[in-house]
Amino acid sequence: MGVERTLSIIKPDATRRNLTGKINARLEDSGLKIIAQKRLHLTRGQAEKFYEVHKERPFYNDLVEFMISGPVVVQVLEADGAVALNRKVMGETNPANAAEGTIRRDFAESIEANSVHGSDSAENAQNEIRFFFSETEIVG
Ligand code: IDP
Ligand code: MG
Repeated sequence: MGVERTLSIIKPDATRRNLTGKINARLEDSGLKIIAQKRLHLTRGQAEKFYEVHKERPFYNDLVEFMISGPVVVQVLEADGAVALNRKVMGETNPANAAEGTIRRDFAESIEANSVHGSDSAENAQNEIRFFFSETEIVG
């Protein structure tokens, strides 16, 4: 598999409940290394562009509203197989289906307010990392 990087976002429902540290501990305990991190309040334009692949989905407008409803923490995570490992630690999109011990099972409020984002492929990870970070901000 090899060392890989993925983009993570701690979403507004989690920052609102002061869960950044608890979520970071889950990531670090699983072997993911946080090699870049910043707290941002996304603009509508940024949120629309980031979730452009979901533009035709019925939840798109609500999702954009949610993602700009408070601060987020965007992160680059590194590990062997980081994309799949992070998805495993996150759990299923819908917390009702997420396995025990996953971030979404333990922290998510709903299928929308599900506490974390994680890239779903190595290729998307590269694009999503580039969307938020310059190379000099990533310290592996
Ligand atoms: P993922 O975050 O697990 O990769 P995606 O299908 O890529 O899930 O959806 C992106 C985000 O859109 C989800 O994390 C969640 O916040 C929201 N979302 C997905 N499906 C629904 C839905 O059916 N209703 C409301 N929001 C949804
Ligand atoms: Mg996704």
